Amino acid sequence: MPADKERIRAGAFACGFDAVGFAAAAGDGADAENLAAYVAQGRHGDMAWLAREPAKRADPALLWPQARSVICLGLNYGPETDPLAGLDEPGVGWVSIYARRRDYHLVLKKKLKRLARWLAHAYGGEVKVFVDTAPVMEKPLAARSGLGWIGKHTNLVSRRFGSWLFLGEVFTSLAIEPDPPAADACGSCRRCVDACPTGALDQQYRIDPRRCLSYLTIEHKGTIADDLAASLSNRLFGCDDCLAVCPWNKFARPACEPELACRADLSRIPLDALACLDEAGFRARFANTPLRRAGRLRLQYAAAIAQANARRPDPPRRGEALAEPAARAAVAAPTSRRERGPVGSKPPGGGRSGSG
Ligand code: B12
Ligand code: SF4
Ligand code: SF4
Repeated sequence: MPADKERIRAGAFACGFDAVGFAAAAGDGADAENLAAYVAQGRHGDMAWLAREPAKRADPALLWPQARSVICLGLNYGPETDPLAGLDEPGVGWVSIYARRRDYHLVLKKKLKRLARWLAHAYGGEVKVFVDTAPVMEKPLAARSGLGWIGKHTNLVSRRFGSWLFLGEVFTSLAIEPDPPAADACGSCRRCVDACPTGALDQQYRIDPRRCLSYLTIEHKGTIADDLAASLSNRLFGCDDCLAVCPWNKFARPACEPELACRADLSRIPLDALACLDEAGFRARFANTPLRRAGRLRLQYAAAIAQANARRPDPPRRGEALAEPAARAAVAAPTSRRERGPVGSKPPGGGRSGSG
């Protein structure tokens, strides 16, 4: 039976996705060039995995030659309250909206596998599912599938959900007519560029992650330079400034997926309590959340910087933050990797899952 696109779209909504689009499993030369320039300039920093297999990352057909179509899925994680509330508050640590809940990889993966199983059962063909964890450039694919456009903050913006969509994909060997891409609707706006506390964004839709507070708290392994440490304020994990100011968020609505409900204990984290956590306590508190991936020592390093920032109005000296023993240990310790190996069982239809 030929694949019925509207039936598949309805199937994806039934699996709990909020946005669905279809793209050809083909690369776009511009993405390969952009990735090459980004890596050549060293913007990937400690994210060495971003520089590996660039051709596959920029072209789904090279990643998996059987793929003919990509079903791009979005899951709304819109905040219920002001995402920037609690920033600069002394004594507590601020956590980005995406991380105040169960790890989205776990939530999306379950839904993606459900959709992939149904698709293989209904129409045959091979399938693989991805969410962030394999070499796939998810935003350009999602933009080509019509889910939204890549904004100047370099994330996908949706007319229906603003800045707040998690992305995932089902690759299939079925040929499905692509949807039209979404048009760029940033226009002359530059709110995100101006809101960035560290100047990590430019008006050409480019980011320098080495200056991004999200990178520095999630992916970076070494010490954080004084000027950037001062900009961290009380951020412990991630940053939402550029996302939060986007005017398209006026159409956003709070996430309704129960598994993505925000946890109060992850939204405002007392810095004293965090400093005292041992490994077992850390695991118990942060299991299955994105924060677990930073590791205890790295989180305690950010907490030490937050304490130092709260104590003094002028930028803290790195030496002061690093005087905390936990912070000294943290900068020597390895942190998480964003990409993990293949996981999960094979969905029906002979395909295999490819993400974690
Ligand atoms: C690496 C990474 C990061 C890094 C680097 C960010 C980056 N843009 O490269 C860091 C740690 C900083 C990061 C932060 C965040 N991330 Co992130 N991240 C990724 C990841 C794994 C890969 C992105 C990638 O391929 N980068 C390489 C660049 C070249 O490609 P690009 O980002 O698509 O950029 C396009 C253009 O903007 C332009 N471009 C961008 N920078 C540059 C620089 C140069 C020199 C040039 C020429 C071009 C260029 O080129 C690309 C198109 O061809 C994706 C998942 C995935 N597999 O795609 C998630 C992903 C992008 N992250 C996500 C999220 C939620 C975040 C945060 C909001 C988390 C937080 N609250 O802290 C922040 C947002 C920061 C920001 N303003 O981007 C979501 C975004 C969802 C969405 N709606 O777009 C993704 C898609 C994960 C997911 N599955 O949902 N992230
Ligand atoms: S996440 Fe924060 S630091 Fe990174 S680009 Fe956006 S506003 Fe700048
Ligand atoms: S804030 Fe303005 S420039 Fe930035 S992504 Fe949103 S619309 Fe585009």
